[in-house]
Amino acid sequence: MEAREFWAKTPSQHILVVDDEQPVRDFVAEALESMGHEVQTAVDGRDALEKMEDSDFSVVITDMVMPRMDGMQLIRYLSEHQNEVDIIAITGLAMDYKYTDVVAAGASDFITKPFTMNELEAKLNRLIRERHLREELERLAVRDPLTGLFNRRFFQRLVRKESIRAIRHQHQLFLFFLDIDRFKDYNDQNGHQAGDELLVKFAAVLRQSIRKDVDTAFRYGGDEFMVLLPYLPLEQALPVAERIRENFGQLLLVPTSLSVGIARYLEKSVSIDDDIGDMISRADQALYHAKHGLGRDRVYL
Ligand code: GH3
Repeated sequence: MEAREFWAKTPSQHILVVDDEQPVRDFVAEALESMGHEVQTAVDGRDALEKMEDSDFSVVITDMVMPRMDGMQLIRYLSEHQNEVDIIAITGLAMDYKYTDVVAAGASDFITKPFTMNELEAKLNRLIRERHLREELERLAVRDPLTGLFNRRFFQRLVRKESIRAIRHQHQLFLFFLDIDRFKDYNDQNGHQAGDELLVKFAAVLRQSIRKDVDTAFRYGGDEFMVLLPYLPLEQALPVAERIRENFGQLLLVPTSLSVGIARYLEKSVSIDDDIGDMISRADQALYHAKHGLGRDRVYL
């Protein structure tokens, strides 16, 4: 969404209103619905957790004093187990709960009864805007601006996560290290702009050539790309890389080609980071061999 569009209209949220007093609950829920939000209600903390098992909420607005599980317990539980949700605490007993207490427990904001819906709306809208900005910053921090692929920073994060998963579930994790052949010459002959366009087109080909939601492609730097492929049987690693290399030639129709080095994650030492470094360096050596040993336009495992 464009920033201007966002500021003009706050996007609709899925909100859970938690209060043991039915008139308050209904009043808040109806007011939020009239602002265009989708609202569900719960009668106390425990009821709220049950509702949250069935659906995803972006905001929880909760009373503090309630039977079974009170607001403070709910806030603590959610901030430990579900840090994605924003919480606004509502209380009639301002003396008992200070802003600092509920925020320290994990709430994003605090409002004291009696309050007007305008006040609640203002606080809610501020939270939604902050969330939007946070998400936008997170997105920018992990993407390569030219190709839209994930960047090297995100690669470092994900390769660690995938390695841990591969050890835990005892499955194969492969790393492809891809580098466009003689890309410098392509730039020299066609211009830097054409070089950029080739990188963008290649990123699209790469995305199409891997498993959606399983494999992840990254621009590692310049004309270097990485792909992480978990749950890939050994016998499929070469064919998948070959398909990417062939797609490069067949779909991009340019007088360049692609070389790929492949490595598999191996538990060699006690340190995951050392084993990751080892996998990257083996993929790099395999790529070097594909280029200088086999003469480019090759895959080497
Ligand atoms: P080799 O087959 O040996 O890898 O040859 P190469 O020409 O690809 O060698 P090298 O990896 O040294 O060259 C990479 C080139 O990529 C050099 C640099 O100008 C170009 N490059 C790096 N980033 C970008 C970019 O964002 N856009 C464009 N157009 N070119 C880039």
